[in-house]
Amino acid sequence: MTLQKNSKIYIAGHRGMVGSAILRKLEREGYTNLIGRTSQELDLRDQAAVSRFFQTEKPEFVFLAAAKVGGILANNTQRGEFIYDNLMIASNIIHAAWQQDVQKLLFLGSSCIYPKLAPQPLQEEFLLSGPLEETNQPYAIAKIAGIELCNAYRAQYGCNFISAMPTNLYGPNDNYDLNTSHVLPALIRKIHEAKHRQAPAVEIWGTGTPRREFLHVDDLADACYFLMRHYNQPDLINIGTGVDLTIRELAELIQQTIGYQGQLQFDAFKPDGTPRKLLDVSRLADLGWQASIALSDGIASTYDSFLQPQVVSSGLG
Ligand code: GFB
Repeated sequence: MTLQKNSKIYIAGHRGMVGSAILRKLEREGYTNLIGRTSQELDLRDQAAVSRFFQTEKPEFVFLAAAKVGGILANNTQRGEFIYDNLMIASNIIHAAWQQDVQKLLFLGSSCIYPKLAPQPLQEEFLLSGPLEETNQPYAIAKIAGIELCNAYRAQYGCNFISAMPTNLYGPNDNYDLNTSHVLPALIRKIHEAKHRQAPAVEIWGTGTPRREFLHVDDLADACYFLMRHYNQPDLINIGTGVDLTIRELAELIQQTIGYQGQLQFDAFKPDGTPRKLLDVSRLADLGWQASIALSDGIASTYDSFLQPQVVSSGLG
């Protein structure tokens, strides 16, 4: 069965940055039977509750965008929560989706599943070919387990469950808490506040030399919609732009966007994390999809949404 405008579609994590972007995309495309639950309404770590939800609602398609996520510091310090929450969320939803005959499920992972020192750009085949980056190993192992769940349920039960690995994401509804956020929202907030305080310098963690690739979450949502309609293979698939830059260059770009004249001060005592994680996006490009939002435009619109945060729609059934 293919996706129809009235198909019942469950977006797990519809209030998060990724899930809310997928929800916006599906609403724009005219889908009318979208369902979601807030974490207060449904604790995805609770197997019985997830099972009841699937039994009652019987979704036909699932976008699995719910996860405990965070930047390098949160991953490194809340290691127990990152592995437990993500293992439970993936296991409970994938298992219930099989039990209730979900037609198709898209599981979202992350580029940190690849080995720390894998050759660049990262091809899908490099999965499990070497040791992981230490700061986010618990998260990465939970995400690798999610990929394997999809593949195992496909192999044993014939489920059409697919896995996609986005690169570092940014956009509206991001987390701006400096202890738990990723670098791009953190730098928007720090540089914005430094400008308003007229501070002479702003602190950037690490050496500024690690390279990262950034994908706007609206591009990600577009790619997920594309894959839900056109991709039915067991092999995971990367979603990115195919272009990266150093953290110093990112900070300079944000500085220009915000118009801050002060210094960038690098704190080398803070962790750098993996030196580089640039995705090879040729598999997705060969299928006919590529990113369209340039980083400079994406940062400018994200800064606008930081200045005027939108209320996330929660009017789902
Ligand atoms: O985005 P980020 O936290 O995560 O950090 P990762 C990227 C780089 O930016 C690191 C540096 O080298 C940080 O040291 N950085 C500089 C900062 N200033 C800051 C700052 O103020 N805040 C933050 N957060 N970083 C995460 C993984 O890795 O990426 C997750 O831990 C996940 O598992 C996610 O994969 C996409 O790119 O290093």
